[in-house]
Amino acid sequence: MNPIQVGVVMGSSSDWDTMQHAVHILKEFGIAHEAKVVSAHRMPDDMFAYAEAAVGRGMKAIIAGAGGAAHLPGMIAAKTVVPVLGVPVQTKALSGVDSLHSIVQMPKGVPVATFAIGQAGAANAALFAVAMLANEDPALHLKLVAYRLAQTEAARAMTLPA
Ligand code: RP5
Repeated sequence: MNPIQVGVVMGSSSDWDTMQHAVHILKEFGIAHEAKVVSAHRMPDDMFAYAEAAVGRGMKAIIAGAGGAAHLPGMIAAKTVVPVLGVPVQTKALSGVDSLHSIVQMPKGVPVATFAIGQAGAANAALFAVAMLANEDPALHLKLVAYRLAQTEAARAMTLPA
C-alpha cells in the first residue's frame, strides 16, 4: 500500500460535511490519503503526536479543518514542517468568520495556507495539495490540467435566460 501523501484532519465529526469535499477531490485524483478526527482542545496529545509523525510518514501536506476558535491548523503547523492547508469550517454563531480569523492570522514564522470558509475551501485545499504533488508527478499534472479544462468547457457552455 502507498504511504499516505495527504492527511485530512478535523476537529470534530461535525466538520465532515465540509471536509468530505476535500476527501472527494483526493479520491478523484487518486491521492493516497487518510481522514481523521484530531481535536485540538479535546485531544491535544493526539494532535501533537499526529503532527510529529508526519515527516517520518512521508506526508506531503496536511489539510486541517476546524470551526470556532480553530486552533487545529496552527497547532499542527507548530509541530511539523509539512505544509498545513487550513480550512475554516462555517459556524452557527459567527458564520465561520471566527474560524477564518483564527486560522489565517498566524504570526510570522509558522505559516498556515488558509482557504475559503466551508465547502469551497475544503475542495480548494485538496486541489492545492494536488497541485503541490503534481510538481513532481507528470501524470498528475496532466490530470490537473484536464480538470481545469473541463471547468473551462463547462463555463463556455453556460447559457443565460433570453
Ligand atoms: C471545533 O469545534 C470543531 O472543529 C468543530 O467545528 C467545532 C464544534 O465541534 P462539535 O461541538 O460539533 O464537536 O473543535
